[in-house]
Amino acid sequence: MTKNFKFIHTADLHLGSILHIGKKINNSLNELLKSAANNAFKKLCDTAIEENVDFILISGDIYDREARSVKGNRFFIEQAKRLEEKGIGLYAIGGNHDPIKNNSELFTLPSNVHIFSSEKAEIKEITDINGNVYSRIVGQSYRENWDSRKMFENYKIEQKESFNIALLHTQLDGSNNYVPCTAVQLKEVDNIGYWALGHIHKCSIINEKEPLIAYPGIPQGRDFGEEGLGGAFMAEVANNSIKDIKFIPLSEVIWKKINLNIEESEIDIKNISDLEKLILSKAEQILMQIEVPSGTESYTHNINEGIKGFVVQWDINGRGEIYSMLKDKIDETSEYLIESLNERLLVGNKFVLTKAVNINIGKEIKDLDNLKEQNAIFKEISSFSKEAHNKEILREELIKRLGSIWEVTEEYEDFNVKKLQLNNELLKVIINQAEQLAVDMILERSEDI
Ligand SMILES: [Mn+2]
Repeated sequence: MTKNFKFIHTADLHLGSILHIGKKINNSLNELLKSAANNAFKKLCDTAIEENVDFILISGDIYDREARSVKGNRFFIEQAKRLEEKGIGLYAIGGNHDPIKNNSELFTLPSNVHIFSSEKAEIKEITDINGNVYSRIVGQSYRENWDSRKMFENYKIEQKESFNIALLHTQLDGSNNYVPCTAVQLKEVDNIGYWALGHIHKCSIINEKEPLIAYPGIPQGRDFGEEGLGGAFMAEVANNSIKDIKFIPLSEVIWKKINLNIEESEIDIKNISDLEKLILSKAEQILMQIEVPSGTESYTHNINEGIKGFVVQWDINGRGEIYSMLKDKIDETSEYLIESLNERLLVGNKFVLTKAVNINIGKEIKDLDNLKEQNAIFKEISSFSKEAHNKEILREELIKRLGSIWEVTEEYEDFNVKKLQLNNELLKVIINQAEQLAVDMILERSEDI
């Protein structure tokens, strides 16, 4: 039997987590950072009610910690009860942050909530008012903080006549600890129209055609590893296939790292006031340019509406005459800028909170391009730097030499807190700085001679 219907797919709510900014700024802002993760889920429930969706799917990690807090659990249930009143179902699996063991629930769950078993794959049938099944949802929860079972192999739905959905919390790269599987394997499972995935905190549609495979990402990022606008998916099913999928923006706070190259600036950067001007003009732009994740379309025209502010890290680089003025005052300048920017930009209808200002500017070299062209040593340094950016083998070699304190991972869930995280972006920055430093040191030496 077919029925046209709507559902919301979310994952990785991590209820109970707070946004870390390091120090206390002011009470109202701290309150906001504390409640942003919960507010994102509340807003999702508001949208579900407004749109009168048929059900909501949560693909794991409702809670940030396995030992869920009474408060966090209570909050989830309060929201679920609002949905219950409207007849909206909630289907969830436990992920690596909230595996399902015996007696995980601190409170009795409302009747509209179903948490899939961690012992075996379960199928829930969704029926219309006449009792006809129009959709089947299959899912299985984690039983520990890691789970190497290939759950999808037991996702067996025989019926083709309903639109069927599978919930899975996986890294999707075949790796063993988080339900090993690949997109190719998921596509081969019969009679599934939509794979509702969770675990990767970045929003992405892995496969647009049927079966649609998608990660909604974390609705509210909690640090610079979770940059950009977060949200969930709203999907519409007609004639047993996905007719439309849209991104619902849910974040109140957006994390953003911004690169500012003083060489590319329209303002001539001669002193700290100019630097400040440059940052302020960029801050104005950020407020105007809010984007949904690439490859997605927004559910609302008013992306701006729910956003209360930004937490920003400014990375200032490039070469210029300001270097000689600041070279002994880098830390002091950075501290001043943080303070001064926060005095100006925390007020207004959307705040911009500066968490860090990294100043990596270099000495001005007037004929640097010529130097790179004509001098063999500089030419070599520049081409080596280019190669380091592009050649995989060379990059791997560089990473090895950085030492064991660094850990290479793009996957937030696996972060080892005792190590420094190295991603592609940071490696690029390190290579550029190394090039800048090498050039500066050689020039300084030659001046000494
Ligand atoms: Mn997660």
